[in-house]
Amino acid sequence: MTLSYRFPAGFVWGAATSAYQIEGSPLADGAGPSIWQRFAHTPGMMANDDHGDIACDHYRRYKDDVQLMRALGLQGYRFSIAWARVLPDGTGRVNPKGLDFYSRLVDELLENGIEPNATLFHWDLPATLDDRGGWLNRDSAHWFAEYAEVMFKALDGRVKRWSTVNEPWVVTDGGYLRGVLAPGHRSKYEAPIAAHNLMRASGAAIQAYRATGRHEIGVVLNIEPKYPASQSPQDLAATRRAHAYMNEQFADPALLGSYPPELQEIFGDAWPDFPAEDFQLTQQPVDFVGINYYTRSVVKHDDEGYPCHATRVRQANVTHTETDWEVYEQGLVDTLMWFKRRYGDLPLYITENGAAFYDPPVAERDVVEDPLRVAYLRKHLRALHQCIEAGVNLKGYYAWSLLDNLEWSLGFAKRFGLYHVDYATLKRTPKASAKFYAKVIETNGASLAE
Ligand code: GBH
Repeated sequence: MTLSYRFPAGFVWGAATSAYQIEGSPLADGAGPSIWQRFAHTPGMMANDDHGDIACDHYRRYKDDVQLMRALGLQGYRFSIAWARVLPDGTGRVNPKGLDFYSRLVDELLENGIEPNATLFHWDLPATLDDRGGWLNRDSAHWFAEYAEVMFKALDGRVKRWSTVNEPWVVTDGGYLRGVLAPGHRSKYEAPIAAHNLMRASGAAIQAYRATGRHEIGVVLNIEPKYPASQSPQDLAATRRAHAYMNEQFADPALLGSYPPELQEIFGDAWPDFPAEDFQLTQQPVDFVGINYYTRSVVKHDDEGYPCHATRVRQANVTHTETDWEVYEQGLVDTLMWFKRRYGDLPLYITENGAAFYDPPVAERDVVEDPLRVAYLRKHLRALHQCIEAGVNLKGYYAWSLLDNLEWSLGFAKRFGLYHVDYATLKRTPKASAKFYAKVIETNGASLAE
């Protein structure tokens, strides 16, 4: 047994962000509006009336932000591309200035020795496409493939790792079932259709990549392991439903070409009869899977629980983050072991992992003390090392997030960054977690023993 936390050679240490959450200037240089631009300006949808008009002003400060990455020693940076900057109407006309922003960002990363990892869709669908039904329209798979191809042609020579869609579960649960995220629909009938079309779109982009691309492409899923609150048959069944709904609903069509039977039980007459040939598209072979891991949930049967007849049981006497998510690093081990068992030995990346905690005001200090975030990262990185020793084919890790940013409808109050952002001045200040992570990177994990 080794007592060293050193990671394998070639392991990629990175950090992640997404376009609408950090860029600001959403309509600059000919960009079209996205559904998040619309949603954020719909009264009542955003905490504190926050919106992404300025956010971290990364669109204009990207060169400075690349220097922050360099100070961390990042080897990889995962960002997303705002579809409506590149194709203002979602399809058709390409906006060269929008494309140029990402081209300049990629050049800047490469010049600083940082590997770009581009995500094509992190929730900011062009508003024009939403007017045509958005993810409810089966044509969305073709729209997405068209956009993906534009990006591959422009950047595949320089971007060697692509992701199709980020966390389709969040898009469909928040955006189509509960109405708390863009586009703000609440329909049990719509959610499974949007989910299915997102997975068709992901597959269509992968298919397009095989024709034009020369490197790697995968899909990014949020996986949250579910544990039963008791061994009662009701709680066990509720746990299986919650797991099928959040985890297998997306991983299964992508990797097995089918849906788990629990979905029919959950959605009842709202569960569509999907054409069998669709699964050829959803199951295009991936080069890797990106897993976003934040927390677990403990689940009990609850007749009122929507849509799974299940609810989360909040655990007493354990640390929760500012978003009230339980800190549970064993869930990361259980997730990766489950993934390997169910889907085989695919190359995996942790494409997001991190936590919102209260950070004390910065004032003139040069470091923001965030001991809870440091503890969170240390525990999860040690857990990852354990997974690698147990044979998980893990290729890299991207901390969420480089910067404090717009936490969607929760606004700017929930801070996930390694760098603190003062939204009045846009000044970035490193947190203790940034120093901690820089040392992990520098020692390739060995400092995790401390
Ligand atoms: C990700 O989503 C997003 O990709 C990213 O944009 C976002 O900023 C980041 O994470 C932080 O939120 O209430 O205990 O049942 C996170 C996905 C899904 C993780 C819901 C937590 C609920 C936990 N989240 N899940 S619980």
